[in-house]
Order: sequence, then structure tokens, then C-alpha cells
Amino acid sequence: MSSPENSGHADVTLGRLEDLPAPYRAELGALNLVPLWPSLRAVLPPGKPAARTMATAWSYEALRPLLMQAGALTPIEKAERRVLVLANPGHGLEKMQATPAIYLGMQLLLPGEWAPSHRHTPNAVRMVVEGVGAWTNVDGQKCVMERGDLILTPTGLWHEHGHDGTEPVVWLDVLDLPLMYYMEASYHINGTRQAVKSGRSEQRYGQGGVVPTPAYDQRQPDYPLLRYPWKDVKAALERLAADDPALQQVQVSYVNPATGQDAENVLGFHALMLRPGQTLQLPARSPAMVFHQIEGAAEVRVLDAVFALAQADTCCAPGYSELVLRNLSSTEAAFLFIADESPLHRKLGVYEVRDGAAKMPVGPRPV
Ligand code: 1HN
Repeated sequence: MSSPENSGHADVTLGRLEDLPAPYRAELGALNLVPLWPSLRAVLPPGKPAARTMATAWSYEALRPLLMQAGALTPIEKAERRVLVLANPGHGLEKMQATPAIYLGMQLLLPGEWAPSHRHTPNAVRMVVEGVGAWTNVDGQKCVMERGDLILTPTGLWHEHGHDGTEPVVWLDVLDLPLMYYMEASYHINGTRQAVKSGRSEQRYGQGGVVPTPAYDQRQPDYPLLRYPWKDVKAALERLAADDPALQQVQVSYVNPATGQDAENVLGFHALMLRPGQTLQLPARSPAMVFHQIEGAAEVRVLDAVFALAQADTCCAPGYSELVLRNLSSTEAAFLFIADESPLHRKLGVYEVRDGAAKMPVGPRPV
């Protein structure tokens, strides 16, 4: 039986560029014209996208000495942001992409240093990896940086980093830079040192279930909460796990407390707890994902890769691939920070969860 869905025409081998006479190709090129059919299958493969993103892991133990060396080699004034980028070889290292839309970098700030104020179109978050005494001033709010804290610097907000402590501070930057760059929408504006304003988002919006009522002629701020302390997120995960011992996916999402929607527009952020000894199977979903070990140790299996993540290690997985996560300890819980491209996929109407065949979404109401 033949229907538009299964007529099999996608298996037909299409004409190649070499099949066309050279003078004809030259004539097309001279007019900035390209025949579609030799490239049609490459840009529109059958059933599943062709991913450049390779499952890749970055060991913190391996990269840390090189990051500290960068601290000695390059003063902050010569770097503005002293970062080693976690680049995916599948995209080419110079592209500075971990996944299609996600940039990852490990940033080092030494005691007394200041990373000057700027704002830019890409959205960023920081996940603090080690050290105390550093802070990020986001839009006039001084956000203390402690291990496991998530700090937002959404598109357009001023931010600068300072360090009043005595030990190096390192954090993981997660940005939607590759997307913004591809869209030719990536740029920055430099600023001067930002004054600290009164009122902190944590004091106002840090309590789940209630948010401050804005004056009746006002609306909620676009980004009401800028710092999500790890101690609160960890406590939320532990409460979730204790409340339902049968719950498999003990996971919370970082949301805008005034809307309940994703904390930022393009990338999604989550924290996952694996119970001692737990194995968790995740179905294939369209968005690519990043895992960063906040506490404990976990194994991440994706495609042919098996990564054993120790604390502060990071890995990425292409979209449309199943994942198996396993806590490597039988006595301690493991905690992972997850960044993914799900808000972007949902907004574009291409978000899907698969348990076998392609489930191409139709219409604007993805799961
Ligand atoms: C940026 O602004 C920061 O503010 C870190 O700390 C990494 C990577 C690319 C573009 C802007 C920061 C960045 C960045």
C-alpha cells in the first residue's frame, strides 16, 4: 500500500552534483545559485536529524590545572572573562559549541579580580563549581556565589563579577551563544561599575508558592529571581524524594517564580537527584542536553558513550537519543545540574519525546 507517509520515495537515490555538467555548475555558481537535489537528503534526512553533536565529557580534574595556568598566564585585564571553553569536537572546536544551541565554559576569577560590567544579547547562567568569596552583580543585585548556586544573567541585563575572598573561584557558564551567533544577533555593550541596588530577588521571590503582589499599575519583573541557592534546590529534591519513595525522576526545574515558566527563554535548567544505586532511563527527546555533576558520582550512557562523572565533571548528549543515568554510589545520593534546549524546541514547535518511531509534532501544542 502506498500513502504519502510510506510511499518509500525517500529511499530513492537523488542526482549528485557530479552528475551535472561542469559548465552548468559553473554558470549556477556565478549567479549564486545551487541545485537543491544533491543536498536534499543531507539537510532533510529521513526519520531523524543528522547530529553533529558528539556525546562528549570534560573532566574537571583534567581541565582544572590548565584553568589555573590560564590564571598565571593571562591577567584578567587581558581576558575580561578568563574562560576555557568546553567545545564539542563534532562541531569543530573553534565553533565553541557544546551542542547546537549551548555554549559551555569554565571561568576562573582570582582573589581581588574584577571582570568588568557588560551586557549582551545571549542569555547566560552560571553554575558555581568551587571557591567562596566571589559575587556577580546582575542588574544591580549582588549575587553571592557558592558551590551549586545557579545565577541567571538573562539577555540584556548588566553583569560583572568580583572576588573578595582568598581562593580561586570557578564556575560553569552556560549560554545560548551559538544560537544567537548563528542568528547574527550576538553583540555586547560595555558598562561602568554597577552600583548595588537595594532589595534582592532572593528575598522577594525565593519562597515557593507566594510572590510579591506588584503595585496595581505595575507588573512582575521579567526576571524576578536571579539566584537559586543550591542549599534550597537540594532541599527541594530531598523533600521530593522523601515524599514519594517510588518516584523515579526526582527532578526540579528552575522556573520564573512569577510565571511558573522556564527561568530563561531559550535554554532550560533542571536539577536531578539519583537515589543511592538508582538507574534512571530517559526516553529520546528532541533537545540536546548537558549534565554537570554537582555532588556525588554518576554514569551517563548515551549512544556508544559511557561517561563516569565525578564531582564538577560535565558532559553533553545530542538530541533524539536515549539516556541511561546511574548513581555510582550505593550509599550516597548523586545530584546533577541539567541544561537543555527544551524551551527553544517547544517554542519552535519541534519538541518531541520518542519511544521508538518518529513522532513529528503537528501544530503549536507540544507536550
Ligand atoms: C560572558 O559575558 C561571560 O559575563 C562569560 O561572565 C562567558 C562567553 C561568551 C560571551 C559572553 C560573563 C561568555 C560571555
